[in-house]
Parts: sequence; structure tokens; C-alpha cells
Amino acid sequence: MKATAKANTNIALIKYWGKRDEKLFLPMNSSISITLDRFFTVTTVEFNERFSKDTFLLNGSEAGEKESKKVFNFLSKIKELAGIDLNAMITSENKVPIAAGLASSASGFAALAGAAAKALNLQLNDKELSILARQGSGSACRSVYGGYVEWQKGEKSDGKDSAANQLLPEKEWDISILSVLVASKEKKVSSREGMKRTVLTSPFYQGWLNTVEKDLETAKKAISIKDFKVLGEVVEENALKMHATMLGAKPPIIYWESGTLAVIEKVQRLRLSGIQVYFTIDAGPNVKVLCLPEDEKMVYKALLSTPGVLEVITCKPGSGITYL
Ligand code: 2P0
Repeated sequence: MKATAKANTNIALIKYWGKRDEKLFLPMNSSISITLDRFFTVTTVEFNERFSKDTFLLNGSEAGEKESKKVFNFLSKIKELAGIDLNAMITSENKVPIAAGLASSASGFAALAGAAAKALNLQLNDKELSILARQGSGSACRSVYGGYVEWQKGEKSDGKDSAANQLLPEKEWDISILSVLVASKEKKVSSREGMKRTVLTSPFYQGWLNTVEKDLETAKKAISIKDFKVLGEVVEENALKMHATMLGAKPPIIYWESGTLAVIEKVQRLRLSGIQVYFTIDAGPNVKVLCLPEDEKMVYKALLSTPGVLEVITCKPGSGITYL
């Protein structure tokens, strides 16, 4: 009982920020993402009665306590679903370079869900797999699909309607996503903790909820007609609003560094010079910049020469989960 799956990571265009149910990973709002082509996790899961305990090997060595705990918790949900009580060996290779400034939990839990479900022959369809991956890490439910993806928050309390679906396949709209790494100190607050604190304490969180539905509609329409300008504008506004909710949390959460602001300014200046270029920022100081393929080289150079920028990595829309 062994299988291997590969999942790409994704970046949110309209953000997931806040849970209504922490145990089931049910979000307060729907979100939209692009699956990326260059950063991924390959995971092999083997269930075997000879194993005396669960083991998690990450990039060749036994994973730390915090990571292992999250993975084993998720594994126990899968075992429960399958009705088995066997131990597993999980072997993961994470090709999400720290330098990319991207979270690996999306690709990590999507690959783990896919490999475990296949090893146990659970015969899940994509929606069921997305629901399963969501229970490892919310953003992982979007990495089951390639291209442009929506995670519908759902209404049910059991989470059976909180799953992702594809809006547009990766091959149908070629845009460039530049991941800009800026100099920073250690990440201070995890996304999980950050969103929880925001929901509980920020007076601006209700403002976020009041406007996110409109942002989702705008983004979905823009994707369906491939209107880059409209998409870019709403992506930028939405990211800034998410960060504004965090600034209002108690204690406040500030993920930005000086390089983050320098990149924001550079993007705004490029735009004033007539280039269609937009930014988004997740729960960290790095910036992801969206532009059209014909502007990619110029934007890359401009970003790389910005003070505080360490590295720029160019990505394209990537595929959904695959089995090796
Ligand atoms: C997103 N982020 O939509 C948002 C935007 C970060 C900022 O999803 O607690 O690792 O495992 O569900 O998915 C990061 O949070 O959090 C995230 P959990 P997750 O991409």
C-alpha cells in the first residue's frame, strides 16, 4: 500500500484569512489562487503492518516536532476516513526553496492527501480530495487543481461543501508571477496564529468580510474574460486590505520589511510608466508580482535592482496534483 503524488504550491489572488471552524479548517471567506509551476512537493506514503509507528522524513531527515505533529494529526484523519489502523512511512521532498518566500504547506498537504488516498485506494474524486487536503492546511485544497482556482467557503458545518474548483486551466491564460524575496528577519507569527488573532481582535476584520465577496466576483469575471488590468487592480487592493486587518489586531501583526515597501513603490512607479504590473503579499515580507509575459524581462530587472531585494524567481501558472 504505497503511492507517490506531486503537488504544486499556489499563491492567493483573493486571500483566505480567518477560519470559522479551526478543527475542520473552514474559512470565513472564499478565496482565489493561481497554482504555480516551479515550486512543489513530492510525497510518498506507505502503509505497512510492519511499521511500529508513523514516520515523517522531510528532505532526507526526520522532520521536527512541530511539522511532524501537524502531519500525524492529518494522517490520523485519513486513517479514520479509511477505517484502518496501520502505521505509515511518509517521505517528502520539498522543492519550495526558502528563497522563494512561498509557503510549503499548500503543496505539502495536497501531495500528502493525494499520496495517502491513493495508497489506501480511497478512490476520491477531485472535490473529495480537495476537501481532504483542506483538513491538513486550508490553502492546500486549492493545490489539487492547476491554473486559476477558487476555494468556495461553503455553508455546511461539516465542511462537505468547502472545496476548491478550477476556474480556468493553466494553459488558457499565460501570465508571469515573479516571486520577490526581500531581506528579512525570522518570520514572527505563523499564518495560522495570525489569522486567528485577526478574527478575534481586529476591528477591521468585519470590513474585510463586508468587501471580500465583491472582490471575488470582480476577480472571477476578470479571469473569465482574461482582463489583466481588472484582475491586477483587485488583487492588489485585496492584499492591502488583508494586511490592514492585521495592523488592527492586538497585538498588531506587521509582516512587512523595508524591502517590501521598496518593491511596492517600484511596482507603482512601473505602472505610472505605463506597464501593467501588480503586487500581492502573503503572511510574510516577500512580494509576488504579476505582469504580462511580454513585460516579464523588464519587470524582472527592475525588481532585482530594487534596494532590499535578494532574489527574483519567475513562475507561470502550473498544473494540479499528479501521481508518479
Ligand atoms: C492564502 N494564506 O489565501 C492566505 C493568504 C496566507 C495569506 O493560506 O492554518 O497555511 O494551514 O489553514 O493555508 C496561509 O495559511 O493556513 C494562507 P492553515 P495556511 O494563501
